[in-house]
Parts: sequence; C-alpha cells; structure tokens
Amino acid sequence: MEIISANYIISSPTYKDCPPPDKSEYAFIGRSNVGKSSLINMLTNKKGLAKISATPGKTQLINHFDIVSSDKKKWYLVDLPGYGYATVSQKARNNWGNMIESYIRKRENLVSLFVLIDSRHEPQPIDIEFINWLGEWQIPFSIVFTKTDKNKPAATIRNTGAFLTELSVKWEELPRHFLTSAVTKQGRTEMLDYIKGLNQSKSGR
Ligand SMILES: Nc1nc2c(ncn2[C@@H]2O[C@H](COP(=O)(O)OP(=O)(O)O)[C@@H](O)[C@H]2O)c(=O)[nH]1
Ligand SMILES: [Mg+2]
Repeated sequence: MEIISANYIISSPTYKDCPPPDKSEYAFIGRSNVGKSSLINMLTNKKGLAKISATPGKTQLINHFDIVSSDKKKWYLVDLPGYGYATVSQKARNNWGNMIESYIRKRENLVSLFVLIDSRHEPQPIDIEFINWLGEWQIPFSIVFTKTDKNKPAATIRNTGAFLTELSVKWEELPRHFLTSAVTKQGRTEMLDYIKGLNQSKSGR
C-alpha cells in the first residue's frame, strides 16, 4: 500500500472538537521526542507534514491528518501530545492525562493506537505503565520501536527484547511490534501493510 495524499486538517484541544468520526483512525502516542512526528512524515513521505518540534512538550493538541491510500481507502492519522516531559507541571500532566484518556476511550472510530518506544533505551516505567492502562481500558494497540538507525543492531535487539520481556510480566499475549527508523525508513512497508489489513477488516470499534 502507498499513500496517495496526506493533509493536515485540524488541531483539537479535546476529543469533542475532533473531526467527524467518519473514517478509520490510527493515533500515535509516546514520550515527547520519541519520534511521533518524524514517523508520520516518514510513513506519508511528506517531510513537513507533522511538525518536528525543537521544544518538546509544548503541543498539547490532537492533530488530525487526512490520508488517502492506494487501496482507495480514506483514513485519519493522529499525532497525539507526548507524555513524560520532565519540566511540565503536575497540573499540566493531569490535564494531559484527562484529555488523552477521554480521547482514547471515547473516540469511536479509533481502530488502533501505535505506542512509540525509543529503541535506544532500556524499558522505562512510564511506557510500561501507560501500556498497562491500555490493557485496563481494552484499547487495541501495537508497539513501534523508533530510531533504530541510532543503535548498533545488537543494542536494538537487547532493548526491544527487554521491553517485550518486561511487558510479558502482565501480558499473556504480546502486542504486534515494529522496528522503525525515520532516517532509513525501516518498518515503513510493514506498518502501512498492517494499517491496510486493519482498514479492510474494520471501520471502527
Ligand atoms: N536519527 C533519528 N532521529 C530521529 C528519528 N525520529 C525522530 N528523530 C529525531 O528526534 C527528535 C524528536 O522527533 P519528533 O518527531 O519531533 O518527536 P515527537 O516529539 O515524538 O513528535 C527530532 O530531532 C528528530 O529529528 C529517527 O528515526 N532517527
Ligand atoms: Mg511531535
């Protein structure tokens, strides 16, 4: 599957302000700076589509992009605000939590979340906790390990393996996962094919 067109539509402060839930939707989430915007640009082959932020943690909005793919399907990609940025206040963190929880649990056309994890690091509690919440809420998701070009292959294997092992403490079945790089485009075909499959099988929850 290829992307025919990708366009920015709107940034919304809450799920209630989002565009009509009339197409399948895929949302990207993860820590600030993990590479969400870069991944969206890589998947869509459009460099300036999602803004690659020099000051992480600033955008607290739900960003919608309109996608048309070569299988003649129309769908939404969503760039969600990142979590775990150290210098934001407790109040801002609570706001983020409420906003994201509402979006994730109430957005009726959300087919799947992609949770981005930086492949350069050992498992981080904040990521594991977030994923465990998704389990609690029964949200379909997969894991995208980012920035593999920054590692030696052995480090990618070690870090991603450790992360999945850590998840298996609570999860009987491990989620689908992808190894990606916005620089080498590793994982692009796999992710687009995965979305294609989901587009065929459902149009919402
Ligand atoms: N080498 C490399 N750098 C990346 C990759 N993805 C993102 N980055 C860099 O990491 C920083 C944060 O990326 P961004 O997409 O803005 O992350 P976001 O905050 O999650 O949206 C930027 O400086 C990017 O250029 C990648 O796959 N490889
Ligand atoms: Mg971003």
